Amino acid sequence: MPPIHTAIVRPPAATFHQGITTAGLGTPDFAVALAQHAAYARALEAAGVRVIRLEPDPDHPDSTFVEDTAVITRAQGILTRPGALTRRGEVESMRLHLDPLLSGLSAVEEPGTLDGGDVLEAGERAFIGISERTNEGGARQVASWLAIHGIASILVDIRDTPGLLHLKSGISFLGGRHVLAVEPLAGRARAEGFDVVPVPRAETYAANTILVNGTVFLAAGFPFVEEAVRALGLDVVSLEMSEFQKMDGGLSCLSLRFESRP
Ligand code: CIR
Repeated sequence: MPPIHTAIVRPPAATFHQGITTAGLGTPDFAVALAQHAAYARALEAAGVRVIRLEPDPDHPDSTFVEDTAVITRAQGILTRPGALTRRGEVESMRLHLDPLLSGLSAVEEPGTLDGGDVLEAGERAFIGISERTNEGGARQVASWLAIHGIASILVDIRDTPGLLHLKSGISFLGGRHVLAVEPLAGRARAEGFDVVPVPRAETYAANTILVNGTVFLAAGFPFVEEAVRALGLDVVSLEMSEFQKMDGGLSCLSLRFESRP
């Protein structure tokens, strides 16, 4: 997997607790969320990534989940059209930041909707989830865009899979032929030739990881998944994510990552 050179993050705003959530885990503690976010950004830097920190955006409580606003591959990007109306306004601001950094920037067009959390690149392939947020039109637009860059897409309907907001809530890429996946997605990944590290139901939240320059970033507190990832010989950084979990967000959502130097 090519190295990750740069990542964009946006710390949560004071309105963070007003975002969309189904978790039922209570109200996030803002100070703790800020500290967890800062630790996440520092961990990216420790893994050799240049981190661009955007200003918090109080008008958009979910704007810390920057991954949902764009898909970036090989110095090109496509802005999304988020499925949740309250999140559409996050995209314009991201356009202003991405335009100077990328050699090409497309956009998902109406009536397509897509959240970046539904797009998982795994080597030369991508899995695209059709979810509560991403419709088939949006998924097909991004599949066509990825095809231009030599990446073949596999569309996966997750609407009947309980507990998954986005595809990447249930599956992540560990490099080579390895993915980490909850059971309902494991069969699909195996059918595509991937070796699956299974995630037990009780540790579903830990299925969302990111691979950063050889190190797997994992949510802290999920010992089965951590041990299984370490058993592959991969380095692990475990990060406290409790306040983002309360708002249905995972590790991948907190950054937009660029493989090459923008
Ligand atoms: C939302 O419901 O849109 C946010 N509260 C959480 C978004 C998480 N994003 C992601 O998994 N890619």
